[in-house]
Amino acid sequence: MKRASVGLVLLLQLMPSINCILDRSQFPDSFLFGTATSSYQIEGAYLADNKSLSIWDLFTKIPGNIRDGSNGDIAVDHYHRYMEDVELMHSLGVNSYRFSISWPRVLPSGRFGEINHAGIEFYNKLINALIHKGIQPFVTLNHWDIPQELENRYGTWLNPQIQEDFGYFADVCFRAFGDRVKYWVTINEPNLTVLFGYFTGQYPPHHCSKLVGECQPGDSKTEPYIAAHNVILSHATAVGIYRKKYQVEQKGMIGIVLNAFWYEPLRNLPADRLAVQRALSFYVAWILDPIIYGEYPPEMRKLLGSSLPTFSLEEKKKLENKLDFIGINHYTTLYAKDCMFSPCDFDSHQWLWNASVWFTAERNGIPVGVPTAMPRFHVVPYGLEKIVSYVKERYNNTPMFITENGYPQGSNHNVSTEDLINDSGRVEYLSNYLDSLTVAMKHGADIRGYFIWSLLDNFEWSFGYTLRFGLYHVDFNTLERMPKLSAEWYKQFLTGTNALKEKGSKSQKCGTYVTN
Ligand code: GBH
Repeated sequence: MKRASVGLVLLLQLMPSINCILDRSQFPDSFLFGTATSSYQIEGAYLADNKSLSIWDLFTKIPGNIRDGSNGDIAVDHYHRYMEDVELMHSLGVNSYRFSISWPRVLPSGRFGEINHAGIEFYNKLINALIHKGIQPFVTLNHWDIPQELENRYGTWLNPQIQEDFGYFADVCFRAFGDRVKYWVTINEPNLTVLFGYFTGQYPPHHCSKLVGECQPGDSKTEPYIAAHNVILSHATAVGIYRKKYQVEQKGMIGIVLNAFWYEPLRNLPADRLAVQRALSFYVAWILDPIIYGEYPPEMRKLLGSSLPTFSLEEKKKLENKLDFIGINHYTTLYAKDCMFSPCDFDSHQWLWNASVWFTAERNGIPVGVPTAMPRFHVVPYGLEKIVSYVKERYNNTPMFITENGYPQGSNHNVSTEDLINDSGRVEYLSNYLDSLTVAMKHGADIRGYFIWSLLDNFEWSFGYTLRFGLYHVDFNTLERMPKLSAEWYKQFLTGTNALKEKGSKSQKCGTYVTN
């Protein structure tokens, strides 16, 4: 209580930095407002109760892979503290929670071994606790942690066998949890993981060509496309099982989540405008076109030729399962430059190289938005409206959820806890991005929900514990959770007791931020 009122006072002082007054009533009552997390990033308990190792458990132990040499062995120990975390969400007033299921916790050896009942039990307890508090579980089947055994046996995404394994895992989860879970995501951001896993090599299984880096095996020109092909067909397999065996009775929705940057042309040139289109095709439409239209985007087929797999008749039949919604994880905007007619310098981050697109976050030395603690991550609120409009137009306004949006703070011993708690930059980011979302909705976009990444500070992949995305601060030594200003802001927005509204005189009307 004491903390909350301190938050309120701070929030009022911070008012001038927010451009716009938002109100819960601008969104439908049925709209899902939540927070998001993923199993490897929060659970810890990496060997508890028969869990096996995931590809991330191994990858993080290899020196050099994670900036601070850390890993998710303990993470924020959500596995043991989930009740407390459900309480935090309840106090925020969210009506939904997006989390993921650890595949190696539920099926330690994939389809080659037994179901781990302790794993099923953990998620049952979590789901029941959420529902008891009126919080809808929004469940991702795979947020990157795959049993290492499947990598050892056949190379996960590079092998069609993964389709069978993923289908089996999905079936086990639908059967165990589908009576209570009405929102399913098959796979989180596969477009990013196959490029980071098989093009740049910065994520497991650490494949890339010599040109790109020092990965042992790999072929950055072909493997990302083989991996994505198996991702798309694994999604289709899981949806097929849901449609056939569960959906009629369980009455849920199933979709996929893509990572989605927005791009602006670097130069005012037709070639760079085409580069923007290619950047979107080679990243977002790459996965969504086959699922929704049964084919890869035309410009991908043209440019990649035989490096791009084709769908057999049998596979096309599988793709007819499609999806019920599109999940969009959106954080930031980049500039795209054409490399077909202009020379471009390769560096190991240029993951759109095969698309002949080069990206940068600066134009003539000026960043695309206010910088954050993460490289290439700037605050560009209009990007959310634009990416939503792109997806809406291309896919005939298929229902969409913003499954992640959030803001990173840098964390090292020079930064005090107090500074981390007073996260006015995050409040400003979130209000302006939400405002941008209301503009897209006014233009007719069928958006059904919005999830903030993240509930808690957690293990941020390659950045380890050096970046914090949480609405709640976590002391990584004691694991104590503490609300940040942004938690207070979200709570007030959700309950409509908006301090912002009452002090509204200084603010502009929503939708008045500047686009370029
Ligand atoms: C999402 O991934 C994930 O779903 C979530 O698990 C993650 O915690 C969240 O976003 C926040 O990052 O590679 O140097 O150019 C996005 C993964 C990693 C993509 C960092 C952009 C930019 C830094 N992001 N990356 S760099």
